[in-house]
Amino acid sequence: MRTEEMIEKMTSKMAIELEDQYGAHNYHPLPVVLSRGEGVHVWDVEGKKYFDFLSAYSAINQGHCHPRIIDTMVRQAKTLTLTSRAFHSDALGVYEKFVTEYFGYDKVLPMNTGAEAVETAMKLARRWGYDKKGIPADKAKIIVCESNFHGRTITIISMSTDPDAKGGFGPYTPGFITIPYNDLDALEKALNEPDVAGFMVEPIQGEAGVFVPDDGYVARAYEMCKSKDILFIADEVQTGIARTGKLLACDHENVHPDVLILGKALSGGVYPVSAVLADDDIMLTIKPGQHGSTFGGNPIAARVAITALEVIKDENLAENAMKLGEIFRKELEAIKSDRIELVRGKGLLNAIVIKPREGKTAWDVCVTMKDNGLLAKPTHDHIIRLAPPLVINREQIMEAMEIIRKSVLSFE
Ligand code: IF1
Repeated sequence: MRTEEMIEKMTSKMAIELEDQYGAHNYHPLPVVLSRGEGVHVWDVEGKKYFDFLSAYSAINQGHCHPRIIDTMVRQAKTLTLTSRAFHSDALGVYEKFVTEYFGYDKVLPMNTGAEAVETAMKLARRWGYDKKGIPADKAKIIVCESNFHGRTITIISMSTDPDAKGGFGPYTPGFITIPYNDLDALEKALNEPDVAGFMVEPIQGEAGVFVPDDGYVARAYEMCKSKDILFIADEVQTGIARTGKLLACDHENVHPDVLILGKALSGGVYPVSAVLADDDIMLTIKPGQHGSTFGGNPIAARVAITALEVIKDENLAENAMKLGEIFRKELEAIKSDRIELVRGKGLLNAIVIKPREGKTAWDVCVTMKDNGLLAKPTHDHIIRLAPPLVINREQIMEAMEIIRKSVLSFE
Protein backbone atom coordinates (compact mmCIF):
# COMPACT_ATOMS: atom_id res chain seq x y z
CA MET A 1 0.00 0.00 0.00
CA ARG A 2 1.38 3.47 -0.88
CA THR A 3 2.13 5.88 1.98
CA GLU A 4 -0.69 8.26 1.01
CA GLU A 5 -3.13 5.36 0.91
CA MET A 6 -1.93 4.16 4.32
CA ILE A 7 -2.51 7.60 5.83
CA GLU A 8 -5.88 7.74 4.09
CA LYS A 9 -6.99 4.38 5.45
CA MET A 10 -5.23 4.64 8.83
CA THR A 11 -6.87 2.92 11.78
CA SER A 12 -5.59 2.70 15.36
CA LYS A 13 -4.89 -0.97 14.86
CA MET A 14 -2.85 -0.28 11.72
CA ALA A 15 -0.86 2.50 13.36
CA ILE A 16 0.05 0.34 16.36
CA GLU A 17 1.07 -2.54 14.09
CA LEU A 18 3.27 -0.26 11.98
CA GLU A 19 5.02 1.10 15.07
CA ASP A 20 5.49 -2.41 16.40
CA GLN A 21 6.94 -3.68 13.13
CA TYR A 22 9.12 -0.74 12.13
CA GLY A 23 9.82 1.22 15.33
CA ALA A 24 12.20 0.60 18.21
CA HIS A 25 10.41 -0.81 21.23
CA ASN A 26 11.71 1.81 23.66
CA TYR A 27 8.25 2.78 24.89
CA HIS A 28 5.12 1.02 26.11
CA PRO A 29 2.40 3.51 25.17
CA LEU A 30 -1.25 3.33 26.20
CA PRO A 31 -3.25 1.67 23.38
CA VAL A 32 -4.49 4.94 21.85
CA VAL A 33 -3.52 6.53 18.51
CA LEU A 34 -3.88 10.29 18.37
CA SER A 35 -4.39 12.27 15.21
CA ARG A 36 -5.48 15.78 16.30
CA GLY A 37 -5.02 18.15 19.22
CA GLU A 38 -6.65 21.43 20.17
CA GLY A 39 -6.41 23.16 23.55
CA VAL A 40 -6.92 20.61 26.32
CA HIS A 41 -8.30 17.95 23.95
CA VAL A 42 -6.90 15.34 21.61
CA TRP A 43 -8.76 13.03 19.21
CA ASP A 44 -7.82 9.49 18.20
CA VAL A 45 -7.80 8.15 14.65
CA GLU A 46 -11.41 6.97 14.99
CA GLY A 47 -12.48 10.46 16.12
CA LYS A 48 -12.90 9.79 19.86
CA LYS A 49 -12.20 12.88 21.99
CA TYR A 50 -10.07 12.87 25.16
CA PHE A 51 -8.85 15.25 27.80
CA ASP A 52 -5.05 15.28 27.60
CA PHE A 53 -3.86 15.02 31.22
CA LEU A 54 -0.23 14.40 30.36
CA SER A 55 0.46 17.43 28.10
CA ALA A 56 3.44 15.55 26.63
CA TYR A 57 5.07 15.58 30.09
CA SER A 58 4.44 19.33 30.49
CA ALA A 59 5.50 20.42 27.01
CA ILE A 60 1.95 21.43 26.00
CA ASN A 61 1.35 24.00 28.76
CA GLN A 62 -0.17 26.48 26.26
CA GLY A 63 -2.60 23.86 24.91
CA HIS A 64 -2.39 21.78 21.74
CA CYS A 65 -1.70 23.73 18.52
CA HIS A 66 -2.03 27.16 20.12
CA PRO A 67 -3.04 29.39 17.14
CA ARG A 68 -0.59 32.20 17.93
CA ILE A 69 2.35 29.81 18.27
CA ILE A 70 1.39 27.86 15.14
CA ASP A 71 1.05 31.09 13.14
CA THR A 72 4.54 32.16 14.21
CA MET A 73 5.98 28.76 13.32
CA VAL A 74 4.30 28.64 9.87
CA ARG A 75 5.35 32.19 9.04
CA GLN A 76 9.00 31.57 9.99
CA ALA A 77 9.03 28.12 8.36
CA LYS A 78 8.14 29.80 5.06
CA THR A 79 10.93 32.35 5.46
CA LEU A 80 14.09 30.87 6.99
CA THR A 81 14.25 27.62 8.97
CA LEU A 82 17.92 27.04 9.75
CA THR A 83 21.20 28.88 9.20
CA SER A 84 23.41 27.04 11.73
CA ARG A 85 25.42 29.28 14.04
CA ALA A 86 28.12 29.66 11.39
CA PHE A 87 26.17 32.80 10.47
CA HIS A 88 23.97 35.24 12.38
CA SER A 89 20.21 35.36 11.87
CA ASP A 90 17.70 38.19 12.36
CA ALA A 91 15.77 36.09 14.87
CA LEU A 92 18.35 34.88 17.40
CA GLY A 93 19.48 38.13 19.02
CA VAL A 94 15.89 39.33 19.42
CA TYR A 95 14.99 36.04 21.14
CA GLU A 96 18.09 36.11 23.34
CA LYS A 97 17.24 39.61 24.56
CA PHE A 98 13.60 38.63 25.10
CA VAL A 99 14.25 35.40 27.03
CA THR A 100 17.08 36.76 29.21
CA GLU A 101 14.94 39.74 30.24
CA TYR A 102 11.92 37.47 30.73
CA PHE A 103 13.79 35.32 33.30
CA GLY A 104 16.33 37.88 34.57
CA TYR A 105 19.74 36.67 33.37
CA ASP A 106 22.63 38.18 31.41
CA LYS A 107 22.79 35.47 28.78
CA VAL A 108 21.19 32.34 27.27
CA LEU A 109 22.77 29.35 25.54
CA PRO A 110 20.08 28.01 23.15
CA MET A 111 19.77 24.24 22.63
CA ASN A 112 16.99 21.89 21.46
CA THR A 113 16.10 19.12 23.89
CA GLY A 114 16.03 19.11 27.66
CA ALA A 115 18.84 16.59 27.82
CA GLU A 116 21.06 18.80 25.66
CA ALA A 117 20.35 21.72 27.99
CA VAL A 118 21.17 19.56 31.04
CA GLU A 119 24.44 18.46 29.41
CA THR A 120 25.17 22.11 28.59
CA ALA A 121 24.53 23.14 32.21
CA MET A 122 26.94 20.44 33.41
CA LYS A 123 29.64 21.60 30.97
CA LEU A 124 29.12 25.19 32.15
CA ALA A 125 29.35 24.17 35.81
CA ARG A 126 32.57 22.27 35.20
CA ARG A 127 34.15 25.10 33.17
CA TRP A 128 33.16 27.64 35.81
CA GLY A 129 34.58 25.29 38.48
CA TYR A 130 37.94 25.06 36.69
CA ASP A 131 38.28 28.62 35.38
CA LYS A 132 36.73 30.61 38.24
CA LYS A 133 36.85 28.40 41.31
CA GLY A 134 40.22 26.84 40.60
CA ILE A 135 39.09 23.22 40.85
CA PRO A 136 41.96 21.01 39.58
CA ALA A 137 41.53 19.76 36.00
CA ASP A 138 39.14 16.79 35.59
CA LYS A 139 38.25 16.80 39.30
CA ALA A 140 34.97 18.79 39.23
CA LYS A 141 31.99 17.14 40.93
CA ILE A 142 28.27 17.81 40.62
CA ILE A 143 25.85 16.91 43.41
CA VAL A 144 22.57 15.31 42.26
CA CYS A 145 19.59 13.75 44.02
CA GLU A 146 18.40 10.17 44.18
CA SER A 147 15.32 9.50 41.98
CA ASN A 148 16.30 12.34 39.69
CA PHE A 149 15.27 12.49 36.06
CA HIS A 150 17.32 14.76 33.81
CA GLY A 151 17.22 12.95 30.46
CA ARG A 152 18.55 9.90 28.65
CA THR A 153 22.15 10.55 27.51
CA ILE A 154 25.00 8.40 28.84
CA THR A 155 26.29 11.15 31.13
CA ILE A 156 22.81 12.00 32.41
CA ILE A 157 21.94 8.37 33.18
CA SER A 158 25.37 8.12 34.87
CA MET A 159 23.82 10.24 37.64
CA SER A 160 20.51 8.34 37.66
CA THR A 161 19.49 5.98 40.46
CA ASP A 162 16.75 4.35 38.36
CA PRO A 163 17.91 0.88 37.24
CA ASP A 164 15.60 0.97 34.19
CA ALA A 165 17.08 4.28 33.01
CA LYS A 166 20.67 3.41 33.91
CA GLY A 167 21.19 -0.37 33.82
CA GLY A 168 23.08 -1.98 30.98
CA PHE A 169 24.49 1.19 29.48
CA GLY A 170 27.91 1.39 31.22
CA PRO A 171 30.67 2.47 31.45
CA TYR A 172 29.37 5.61 33.14
CA THR A 173 30.60 9.19 33.37
CA PRO A 174 32.31 9.92 36.72
CA GLY A 175 32.07 13.12 38.72
CA PHE A 176 28.74 12.89 40.54
CA ILE A 177 27.84 12.82 44.24
CA THR A 178 24.35 11.42 44.85
CA ILE A 179 22.32 12.43 47.91
CA PRO A 180 18.74 11.81 49.04
CA TYR A 181 16.21 14.40 47.75
CA ASN A 182 14.69 16.83 50.23
CA ASP A 183 17.49 16.14 52.75
CA LEU A 184 19.41 19.27 53.77
CA ASP A 185 21.75 17.42 56.15
CA ALA A 186 22.87 15.20 53.28
CA LEU A 187 23.33 18.27 51.10
CA GLU A 188 25.37 20.01 53.79
CA LYS A 189 27.70 17.00 54.02
CA ALA A 190 28.09 16.80 50.23
CA LEU A 191 28.80 20.54 49.98
CA ASN A 192 31.84 19.95 52.21
CA GLU A 193 33.31 17.47 49.71
CA PRO A 194 36.29 18.83 47.75
CA ASP A 195 36.02 20.10 44.16
CA VAL A 196 32.23 20.50 44.04
CA ALA A 197 31.19 22.84 41.19
CA GLY A 198 27.42 22.60 41.37
CA PHE A 199 24.23 21.11 42.80
CA MET A 200 21.71 20.11 40.13
CA VAL A 201 18.14 19.58 41.32
CA GLU A 202 14.52 19.48 40.14
CA PRO A 203 12.54 21.88 42.38
CA ILE A 204 9.80 19.19 42.22
CA GLN A 205 10.80 15.70 41.07
CA GLY A 206 8.49 14.97 38.16
CA GLU A 207 9.29 11.47 36.96
CA ALA A 208 9.91 10.24 40.49
CA GLY A 209 6.19 10.78 41.01
CA VAL A 210 5.71 14.53 41.53
CA PHE A 211 7.68 14.64 44.76
CA VAL A 212 7.16 18.10 46.28
CA PRO A 213 9.96 18.76 48.79
CA ASP A 214 9.33 20.35 52.20
CA ASP A 215 8.57 24.08 52.18
CA GLY A 216 11.87 25.93 52.34
CA TYR A 217 13.99 23.10 50.93
CA VAL A 218 14.80 24.91 47.68
CA ALA A 219 15.51 28.22 49.41
CA ARG A 220 17.72 26.62 52.07
CA ALA A 221 19.57 24.50 49.51
CA TYR A 222 20.25 27.61 47.45
CA GLU A 223 21.62 29.50 50.47
CA MET A 224 23.83 26.55 51.45
CA CYS A 225 25.28 26.40 47.92
CA LYS A 226 25.94 30.14 47.95
CA SER A 227 27.73 29.91 51.28
CA LYS A 228 30.12 27.38 49.72
CA ASP A 229 30.52 29.16 46.36
CA ILE A 230 28.83 26.23 44.59
CA LEU A 231 26.41 26.75 41.69
CA PHE A 232 22.72 26.09 42.29
CA ILE A 233 21.48 24.55 39.03
CA ALA A 234 17.69 24.22 38.66
CA ASP A 235 16.34 21.74 36.14
CA GLU A 236 12.97 23.36 35.34
CA VAL A 237 12.47 21.49 32.07
CA GLN A 238 9.26 19.99 33.47
CA THR A 239 8.37 22.30 36.38
CA GLY A 240 9.06 25.57 34.57
CA ILE A 241 6.97 27.77 32.25
CA ALA A 242 4.05 28.21 34.69
CA ARG A 243 3.35 24.49 35.28
CA THR A 244 3.44 24.67 39.12
CA GLY A 245 1.46 27.91 39.49
CA LYS A 246 4.42 30.31 39.23
CA LEU A 247 6.56 31.10 36.19
CA LEU A 248 9.24 28.83 37.70
CA ALA A 249 8.90 26.35 40.56
CA CYS A 250 11.85 28.17 42.16
CA ASP A 251 9.68 31.31 42.31
CA HIS A 252 7.56 29.69 45.06
CA GLU A 253 10.60 30.26 47.32
CA ASN A 254 12.01 33.36 45.60
CA VAL A 255 15.12 31.48 44.50
CA HIS A 256 16.95 32.78 41.43
CA PRO A 257 19.08 29.79 40.32
CA ASP A 258 22.68 30.43 39.22
CA VAL A 259 21.96 28.25 36.21
CA LEU A 260 18.40 27.75 34.90
CA ILE A 261 17.53 24.87 32.57
CA LEU A 262 14.36 25.13 30.45
CA GLY A 263 12.79 22.98 27.73
CA LYS A 264 9.45 21.41 26.73
CA ALA A 265 6.86 24.23 27.04
CA LEU A 266 9.49 26.81 26.05
CA SER A 267 8.03 26.16 22.56
CA GLY A 268 4.48 25.25 23.62
CA GLY A 269 5.23 21.74 22.43
CA VAL A 270 5.36 22.64 18.74
CA TYR A 271 9.16 22.40 18.27
CA PRO A 272 12.20 21.20 20.27
CA VAL A 273 13.46 24.28 22.10
CA SER A 274 15.57 24.29 25.25
CA ALA A 275 17.77 26.85 26.93
CA VAL A 276 20.33 27.38 29.66
CA LEU A 277 20.32 30.82 31.33
CA ALA A 278 23.11 32.24 33.49
CA ASP A 279 24.96 35.47 34.19
CA ASP A 280 28.17 36.48 32.42
CA ASP A 281 30.65 35.20 35.06
CA ILE A 282 29.33 31.68 34.40
CA MET A 283 28.19 31.83 30.78
CA LEU A 284 31.35 33.43 29.39
CA THR A 285 33.56 30.58 30.64
CA ILE A 286 32.54 28.76 27.43
CA LYS A 287 34.42 30.28 24.49
CA PRO A 288 33.75 30.11 20.71
CA GLY A 289 34.09 26.57 19.41
CA GLN A 290 33.75 24.93 22.85
CA HIS A 291 30.05 24.08 22.61
CA GLY A 292 27.17 24.19 20.11
CA SER A 293 24.56 22.31 18.09
CA THR A 294 23.31 22.35 14.51
CA PHE A 295 19.78 23.44 15.39
CA GLY A 296 20.49 25.32 18.63
CA GLY A 297 18.97 28.81 18.41
CA ASN A 298 17.55 28.34 14.92
CA PRO A 299 15.15 31.00 13.59
CA ILE A 300 12.00 28.88 14.01
CA ALA A 301 12.96 27.99 17.61
CA ALA A 302 13.76 31.63 18.35
CA ARG A 303 10.49 33.05 17.03
CA VAL A 304 8.34 30.22 18.42
CA ALA A 305 9.82 30.55 21.92
CA ILE A 306 9.03 34.28 22.01
CA THR A 307 5.39 33.65 21.13
CA ALA A 308 5.13 30.66 23.51
CA LEU A 309 6.41 32.81 26.39
CA GLU A 310 4.14 35.74 25.43
CA VAL A 311 1.14 33.39 25.58
CA ILE A 312 2.10 32.30 29.12
CA LYS A 313 1.92 35.92 30.32
CA ASP A 314 -0.94 37.18 28.10
CA GLU A 315 -3.22 34.32 29.19
CA ASN A 316 -2.14 34.40 32.88
CA LEU A 317 -1.40 30.69 32.73
CA ALA A 318 0.64 30.59 35.97
CA GLU A 319 -2.23 32.15 37.93
CA ASN A 320 -4.67 29.79 36.25
CA ALA A 321 -2.49 26.80 37.15
CA MET A 322 -2.28 27.96 40.77
CA LYS A 323 -6.05 28.50 41.11
CA LEU A 324 -7.26 25.40 39.28
CA GLY A 325 -4.55 23.25 40.86
CA GLU A 326 -5.95 23.96 44.30
CA ILE A 327 -9.48 23.09 43.19
CA PHE A 328 -8.21 19.97 41.42
CA ARG A 329 -6.34 18.62 44.46
CA LYS A 330 -9.33 19.26 46.73
CA GLU A 331 -11.61 17.34 44.35
CA LEU A 332 -9.10 14.47 44.12
CA GLU A 333 -8.84 14.29 47.91
CA ALA A 334 -12.64 14.18 48.12
CA ILE A 335 -12.86 10.96 46.07
CA LYS A 336 -14.12 8.36 48.53
CA SER A 337 -11.83 5.50 47.59
CA ASP A 338 -9.13 3.78 49.55
CA ARG A 339 -7.49 3.04 46.19
CA ILE A 340 -6.08 6.55 46.32
CA GLU A 341 -3.28 6.48 48.89
CA LEU A 342 -2.46 10.15 48.49
CA VAL A 343 -2.66 13.21 46.28
CA ARG A 344 0.31 15.55 45.83
CA GLY A 345 1.43 18.34 43.57
CA LYS A 346 1.69 22.05 43.01
CA GLY A 347 -0.20 24.12 40.45
CA LEU A 348 -1.26 21.81 37.63
CA LEU A 349 1.55 19.29 38.18
CA ASN A 350 -0.18 16.67 40.32
CA ALA A 351 -0.14 12.94 40.93
CA ILE A 352 -2.23 10.34 42.71
CA VAL A 353 -0.67 7.30 44.35
CA ILE A 354 -2.80 4.22 43.65
CA LYS A 355 -2.94 1.28 46.08
CA PRO A 356 -2.46 -1.82 43.89
CA ARG A 357 -4.99 -4.54 44.76
CA GLU A 358 -5.89 -7.90 43.17
CA GLY A 359 -3.16 -7.26 40.63
CA LYS A 360 -4.79 -4.02 39.40
CA THR A 361 -2.24 -1.19 39.12
CA ALA A 362 -2.09 2.42 38.03
CA TRP A 363 -1.84 1.18 34.45
CA ASP A 364 -5.30 -0.41 34.70
CA VAL A 365 -6.73 2.84 36.08
CA CYS A 366 -5.18 4.72 33.14
CA VAL A 367 -6.69 2.29 30.63
CA THR A 368 -10.10 2.77 32.24
CA MET A 369 -9.69 6.56 32.22
CA LYS A 370 -8.78 6.30 28.53
CA ASP A 371 -11.98 4.36 27.86
CA ASN A 372 -13.83 7.09 29.74
CA GLY A 373 -12.21 9.90 27.72
CA LEU A 374 -9.14 11.09 29.66
CA LEU A 375 -5.49 10.32 28.90
CA ALA A 376 -2.84 10.06 31.62
CA LYS A 377 0.15 7.81 32.12
CA PRO A 378 1.50 6.04 35.19
CA THR A 379 4.97 7.02 36.32
CA HIS A 380 6.33 3.90 38.04
CA ASP A 381 3.81 1.21 38.93
CA HIS A 382 1.57 2.98 41.35
CA ILE A 383 1.66 6.69 40.59
CA ILE A 384 -0.46 8.52 38.01
CA ARG A 385 0.71 11.98 36.98
CA LEU A 386 -2.20 14.32 36.17
CA ALA A 387 -1.03 17.38 34.25
CA PRO A 388 -3.46 19.02 31.81
CA PRO A 389 -2.54 21.98 29.60
CA LEU A 390 -2.57 25.18 31.69
CA VAL A 391 -5.26 26.70 29.44
CA ILE A 392 -7.83 24.38 31.05
CA ASN A 393 -10.84 26.14 32.60
CA ARG A 394 -12.87 25.37 35.71
CA GLU A 395 -15.71 23.68 33.81
CA GLN A 396 -13.25 21.39 32.02
CA ILE A 397 -11.44 20.54 35.27
CA MET A 398 -14.78 19.53 36.83
CA GLU A 399 -15.72 17.47 33.77
CA ALA A 400 -12.32 15.73 33.89
CA MET A 401 -12.74 15.16 37.62
CA GLU A 402 -15.95 13.22 36.93
CA ILE A 403 -14.06 10.92 34.57
CA ILE A 404 -11.25 10.39 37.10
CA ARG A 405 -13.72 9.77 39.94
CA LYS A 406 -15.82 7.33 37.90
CA SER A 407 -12.71 5.47 36.73
CA VAL A 408 -11.13 5.14 40.18
CA LEU A 409 -14.42 4.10 41.80
CA SER A 410 -14.92 1.41 39.15
CA PHE A 411 -12.07 -0.45 40.89
CA GLU A 412 -13.83 -0.48 44.27
C1 IF1 B 1 11.27 10.15 28.13
C2 IF1 B 1 10.23 10.98 31.97
C3 IF1 B 1 9.19 13.13 32.41
C4 IF1 B 1 12.69 16.08 32.39
C5 IF1 B 1 13.51 16.87 33.23
C6 IF1 B 1 15.20 16.92 31.58
C7 IF1 B 1 14.44 16.15 30.71
C8 IF1 B 1 13.15 15.71 31.12
C9 IF1 B 1 13.04 17.27 34.60
C10 IF1 B 1 15.00 15.79 29.35
C11 IF1 B 1 12.35 14.88 30.18
C12 IF1 B 1 10.61 13.47 29.53
C13 IF1 B 1 11.50 12.52 28.76
C14 IF1 B 1 10.58 11.48 28.22
C15 IF1 B 1 9.39 11.41 29.17
C16 IF1 B 1 9.51 12.60 30.07
C17 IF1 B 1 9.67 12.28 31.51
F1 IF1 B 1 9.18 10.20 32.17
F2 IF1 B 1 11.06 10.47 31.10
F3 IF1 B 1 10.87 11.21 33.09
F4 IF1 B 1 8.69 14.23 32.03
F5 IF1 B 1 9.19 12.88 33.65
N1 IF1 B 1 14.75 17.26 32.80
N2 IF1 B 1 11.32 14.25 30.54
O1 IF1 B 1 11.45 15.67 32.82
O2 IF1 B 1 14.29 16.49 28.35
O3 IF1 B 1 15.60 15.49 26.47
O4 IF1 B 1 13.30 14.68 26.92
O5 IF1 B 1 13.64 16.99 26.04
O6 IF1 B 1 12.51 10.12 28.00
O7 IF1 B 1 10.57 9.12 28.19
P1 IF1 B 1 14.22 15.87 26.86
